[in-house]
Amino acid sequence: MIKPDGVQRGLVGRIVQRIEAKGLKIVAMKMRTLPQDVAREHYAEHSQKPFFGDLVSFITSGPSVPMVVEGKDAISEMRKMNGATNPTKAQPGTIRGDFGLDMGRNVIHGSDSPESAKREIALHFGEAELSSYTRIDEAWLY
Ligand code: FUP
Repeated sequence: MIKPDGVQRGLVGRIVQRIEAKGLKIVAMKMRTLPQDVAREHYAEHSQKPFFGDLVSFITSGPSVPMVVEGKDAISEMRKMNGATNPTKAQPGTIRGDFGLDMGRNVIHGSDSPESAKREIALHFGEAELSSYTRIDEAWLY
C-alpha cells in the first residue's frame, strides 16, 4: 500500500512502475482514505506502541493506494523492494531508500506474511475486486 505521503508527493506512478518492471502482477488497486477503524485494524499489532496514535493519524490523513500484488515470492520481493522500515537505513535502490527520510513517513507498506496479506487484503478489497489475468511476459519471467 502506497501511504498518504507517497500519494501526496506524486510517487504513485514511479512505485507502480517498479512493481510492474520487476515482473510482479498487480491484481487489484484503488485509492482510498482509510477510515479510523480500518487503520487501527491494519496496524493492530502496534496498538500498544507509543507511536500508534501518530501512525493512525498519519495513515488516515489522506488517500492511500492499496494494491494486491501476485507473483513468485511476492511478499519477500515486495519487502525487499520497499527496503528497511526506517528510510535512513534503507538501501539506495529500494523505494524507502530512494524516496524517504522519515520513519513515520516511509512511503509504502508491505505485508510481512501470507497471513497478514490475507488479513490486510480483506481490509481493502472484496473478492470480486481481485482480477485474474496473464501477463504477456509470464513465460519469460518464470
Ligand atoms: P514495516 O513492516 O516495515 O512496515 O514496519 P513495522 O510494521 O515495524 O512498522 C509499521 C509502521 O510503523 C512503519 F511503517 C512506521 C511506523 N513506526 C514508527 O513510526 N516508529 C517505530 O519505531 C516503528 C514503526
